[in-house]
Amino acid sequence: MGMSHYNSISGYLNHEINATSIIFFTDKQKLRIQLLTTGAFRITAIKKEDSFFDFSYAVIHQKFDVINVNESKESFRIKHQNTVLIIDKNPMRLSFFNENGILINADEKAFGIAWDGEEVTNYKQLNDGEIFLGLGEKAGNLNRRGSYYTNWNTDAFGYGVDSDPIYASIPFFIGINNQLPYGIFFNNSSKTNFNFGCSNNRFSFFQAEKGQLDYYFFHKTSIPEIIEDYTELTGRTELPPMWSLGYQQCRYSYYPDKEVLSVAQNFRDRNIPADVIYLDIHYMQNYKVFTWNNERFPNPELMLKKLKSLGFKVVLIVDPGVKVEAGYEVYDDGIKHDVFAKYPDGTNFSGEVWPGWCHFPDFTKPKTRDWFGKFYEKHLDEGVSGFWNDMNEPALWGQKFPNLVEFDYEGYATNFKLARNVYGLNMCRSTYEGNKKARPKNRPFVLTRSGFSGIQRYAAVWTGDNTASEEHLLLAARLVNSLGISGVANAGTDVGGFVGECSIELYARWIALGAFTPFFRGHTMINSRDTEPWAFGEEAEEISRNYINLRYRLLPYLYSAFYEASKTGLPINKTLAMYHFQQEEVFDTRFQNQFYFGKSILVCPALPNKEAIKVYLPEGKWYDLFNDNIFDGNSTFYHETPIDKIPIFVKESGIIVMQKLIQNTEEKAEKLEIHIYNGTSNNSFELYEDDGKSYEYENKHFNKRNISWNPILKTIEISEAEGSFESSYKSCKVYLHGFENLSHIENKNVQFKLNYRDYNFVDPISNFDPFEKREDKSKTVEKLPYFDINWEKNKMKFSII
Ligand code: MIG
Repeated sequence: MGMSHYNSISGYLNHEINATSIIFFTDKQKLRIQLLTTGAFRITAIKKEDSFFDFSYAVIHQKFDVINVNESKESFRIKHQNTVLIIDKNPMRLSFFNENGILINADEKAFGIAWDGEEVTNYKQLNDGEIFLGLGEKAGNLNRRGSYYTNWNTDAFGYGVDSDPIYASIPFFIGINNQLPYGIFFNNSSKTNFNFGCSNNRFSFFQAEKGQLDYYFFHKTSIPEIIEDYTELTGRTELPPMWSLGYQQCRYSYYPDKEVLSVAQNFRDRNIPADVIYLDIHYMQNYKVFTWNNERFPNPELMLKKLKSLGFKVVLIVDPGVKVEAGYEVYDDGIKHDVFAKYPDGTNFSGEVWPGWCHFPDFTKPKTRDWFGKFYEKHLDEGVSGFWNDMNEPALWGQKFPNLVEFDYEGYATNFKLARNVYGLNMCRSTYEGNKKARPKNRPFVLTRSGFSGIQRYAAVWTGDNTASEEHLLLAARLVNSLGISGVANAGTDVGGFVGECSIELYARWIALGAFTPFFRGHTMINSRDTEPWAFGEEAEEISRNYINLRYRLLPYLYSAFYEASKTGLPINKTLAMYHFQQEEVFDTRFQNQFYFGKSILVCPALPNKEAIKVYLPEGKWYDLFNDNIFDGNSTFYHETPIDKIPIFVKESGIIVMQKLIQNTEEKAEKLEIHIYNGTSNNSFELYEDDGKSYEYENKHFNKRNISWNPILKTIEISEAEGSFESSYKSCKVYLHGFENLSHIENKNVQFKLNYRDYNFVDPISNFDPFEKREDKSKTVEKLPYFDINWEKNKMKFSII
């Protein structure tokens, strides 16, 4: 047979060992192995004539361990923590095993790592029952087995539930083979393809159009540990400003100023909590970034001041394209500082987008990031609170940004082929850093459409121009879950759908789901019907109010989950696969949208116009959040889904912390609620508070306590508050769920009185009874026992008698 273009890595010739790496040479290639202190492996393969390239926008921390290799006649063996890498010599093929010699992941024996011109591919043996998860913002099913994906950040207006690619690229996935989870982060910013056994039954692969084959291999016994290691490498979502966890209202576009104020006023008049209102592209003068349209917004400062007094923050959209127009300050200044991406002949590239012909800042150049970042200060001075980076794929009319346009890439000079997928990441970095420089004490808030691995360090991600359809409602849950398992803890979708007309029932379902996503914002397209919570009639308004209320009541629980995310990288919304990948029900298309919200709440998205849906509950006992009915897990069953309720369960022994209802996050809640659910296992919850806006927590200016529940001893312990921040709560009610025949509560032999409250989580204050229309026969708990305590700093311990 003649030689094909295809060149697989060949036989071992010799090697070179340095303290923290080993490089193997073949006649045509170099293969380098490095070991990370977290237990991960880094594998880099290049052609012999090339040099290793160690700069990456995604990676921020990596420390390498000393490497020890055992050589035998046929192979090399490298043991690192709980993983053993065997490298066959002829040809050079890699296989990863656990300590017991069980195969986790192996190169396809014939093809391994191979080049075809510039394109490089790692073919991996496809194993029976192997499962694939993650890869960030990808449509499709939870289990990605049998699917194929491309990373090439794309403006995907009205994307379908299987469309690919869409806006962001996160080349990190989790595989499960022989019940052993592993992670692969393919660190290459060019167009990359992932085949998870699509159109073949022999291999999976990851492939790059250009650049090195450079990947990290993670193996731990659980998926959360793998996410921890991946986010140790690429960074974690830092604590967001508290206001950004409230309800946020957007539309394309609210204007003029009077309209904006009236939307804000409407929330207050109707007692629907909200924190943020967004200004989409019409606030600008001819869509020119960092300008205001003076007719629509003659006095932005005054408007912002009025909004502030109503308890509203404002987020402005900021696109990357800078209008080519002499006399426009941003353009003139950009030309002066030479910040735009250029053709190889040195002229600035122009592409057409909202403002008309535009130049595009080269955000891969540090100087450009500083330059663009500085413009935000003026908006901050005016009273704007956050920024929304849209169109940063980058999008333009026709969508075909020419590949030959050159980018600085941190001084490594390349073209669009390597820069596209990191353009949005670097725009957000510019925004984040610009905000931080202007207000060093303030946590920036940045929302982005596009991104790459590491985007979690700078921005929350929303999933772009989805559609008001039933299948998109379910996809919304999967996208947020997939982003979460891929390191992006803060994500959300356009509640109600961006494209198309949302129905009343669909809206009711989506707002219920949205209340349980980390980023919670209603948004819709230009010329579509209004989608504010009151736009769908009285019943939907009440349902919206209920779920938004619940969201605000859950803020201490949610904020504590964000604290955990900032420390560990674990997402807020966790696909059940993170914990129960052994259960095949988890991947069943009927149940694949279910997720944990925080540690103890399980949410089942539900389609509209359905009296009941089938749900799956993992092992253990589960409480219906709304009425405390108890269900046995490890089961699937139909659960009622009236228009005002989606199935939400609390895990036995769960601890849920809530606060008194507030209308926006500037209001002090003062009253805390701790809900303890009876169960059989010990559990604890770390309650975290701080000022919600600064970095003072770095100086221990926080308030952290551990709430633990021991069901055997029947004790609840609240540890002494750690940190210098004074809790915003004065008093606390401890609610006891699933307890029978209670006598009293004791604390150092002092007895606490038990009180009883009507049971209704969703709707603690309103007069509207969602059950008026249909009788809820399943309602079992009418009264819920609780006791009152003062929220003191010192340690507290209670026995339930
Ligand atoms: O070409 O700014 O995804 O949320 O409302 C459309 C207008 C540009 C796309 C965003 C959408 C936003 C819209 N933008």
